[in-house]
Amino acid sequence: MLMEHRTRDGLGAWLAARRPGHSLPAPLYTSEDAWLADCDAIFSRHWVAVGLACDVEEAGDVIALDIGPSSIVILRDEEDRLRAFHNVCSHRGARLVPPGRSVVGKLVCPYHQWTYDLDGALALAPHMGVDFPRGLHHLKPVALRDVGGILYACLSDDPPDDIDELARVMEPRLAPYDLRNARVAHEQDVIEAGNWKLTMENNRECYHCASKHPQLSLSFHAADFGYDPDGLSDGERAESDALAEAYRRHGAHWDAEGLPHAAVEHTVGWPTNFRTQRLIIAGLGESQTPDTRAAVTLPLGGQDRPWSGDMHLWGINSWNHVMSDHAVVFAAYPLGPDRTLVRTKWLVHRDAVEGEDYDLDNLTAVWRATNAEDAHLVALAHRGVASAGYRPGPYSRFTERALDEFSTWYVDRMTAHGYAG
Ligand code: 3BY
Ligand code: FES
Ligand code: FE
Repeated sequence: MLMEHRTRDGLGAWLAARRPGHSLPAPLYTSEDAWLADCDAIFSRHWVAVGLACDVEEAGDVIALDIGPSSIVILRDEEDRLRAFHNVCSHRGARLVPPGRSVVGKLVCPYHQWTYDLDGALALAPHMGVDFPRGLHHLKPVALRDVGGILYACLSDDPPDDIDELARVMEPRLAPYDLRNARVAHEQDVIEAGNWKLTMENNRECYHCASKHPQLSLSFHAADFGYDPDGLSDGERAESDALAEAYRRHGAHWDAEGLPHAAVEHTVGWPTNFRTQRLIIAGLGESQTPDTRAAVTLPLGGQDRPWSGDMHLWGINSWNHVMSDHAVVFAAYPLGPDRTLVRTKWLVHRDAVEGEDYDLDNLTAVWRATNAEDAHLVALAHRGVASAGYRPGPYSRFTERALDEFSTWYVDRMTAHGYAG
């Protein structure tokens, strides 16, 4: 491993070395320094997806989530308010809550039993004296936003305010699906053997879909992501024109039904990187299932619009497919330079009953297969970038524009946070 990228200055040199239109210099994917810098600059100073409002349905429902070296607690308090705190005891800093789900009356530190109410107030601090100012030792809050039922948190005390733009765009798009009142029918954790940026890059292109995702390809048009038709072969152009025409037809229908569908992109230049578009579902057009039909008989939000497509949303560490019958939400968390947790949740109407209204295998089949395929690809990519022979390679301007934008956004954000030296 080269020494120069083991320092902050080294990181600056690698950020400066990134060539537009190309993947990143290797150490930005592989070094411990870059991983720590990403956890600080990206995962602690931007809004990242952390879960769902319906993950914490009732007062006392708690989720603890590690984000790099940090950890947060998300809960619903006695007043039905969603709250998030740093998962750090105000006494001597012990982790309060173990990762995962729990149900509590109060938060009790396992170390010396300091006890916090669900609003973060320190209720009990044994042996600290009767005059101990408990009011000064509140849990440290974490900024939390519920955007149409999807939760975003920012660990910084000064979160970027363009989350308002995400909320403005997404609230009306997500409202009909009533995700706040949905239910997690299934949850899956996959640990990918690669850097989180390779996970996100892999997700932002469908260049690999036709050959690597036979199941997803039945319901997913590979050309959906900012495909640039200039320079295509005749066959590719015919395909691209046909899809554009299908989008015009569907768009007119969705307009008539009052369903927003246009692509909205805030990438380079925006701290809160996101893209949304209502996508056409291929095949019979209803859902990302093996037969492309709805998997759940009780639709999300109770609305019966199986033709409403896939409300797709990307964020910094997340991607979501919201369909009439179910939603699949994904979030990636950096566990180490070469390890990334991908957490997938399948959401259904809260009253939908497994075995009656849906079959769990059918509901989850496409993305279980796709996640496994993607995990394999991310591991291959990481092994490649960690090898001596790696040189940053050119992104396709037809199918990988979003990756170029992601890498540009990344370098830009690291620079904004002082890592460019
Ligand atoms: O789910 C997504 O958004 C991306 C796009 C195509 C393949 N995929 C994993
Ligand atoms: Fe939590 Fe001491 S560290 S009570
Ligand atoms: Fe994929």
